Amino acid sequence: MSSIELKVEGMSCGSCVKHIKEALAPLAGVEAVEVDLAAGQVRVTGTPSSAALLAAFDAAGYPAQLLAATTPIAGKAAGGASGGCCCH
Ligand SMILES: [Cu+2]
Repeated sequence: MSSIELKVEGMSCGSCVKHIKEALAPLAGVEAVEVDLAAGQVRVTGTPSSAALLAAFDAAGYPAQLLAATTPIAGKAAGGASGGCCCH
């Protein structure tokens, strides 16, 4: 079994975690979803296509990028997250 790790933007509370799990769980090949809220990372266990994963994150409103495939740009400013969570 393999897993895919992604860096996810916009997660700021437990509801975000729930939204993401609900968005990913129905995808073909997804067996388990682990969310590290503090690190802003998600690990998906199973054999989903990375394109389907990214599309699901996008649809849920949390832009994501693959950690295995690309190294995130560390210098990116983390501004704009001052006022709590914007999820519903
Ligand atoms: Cu939230």
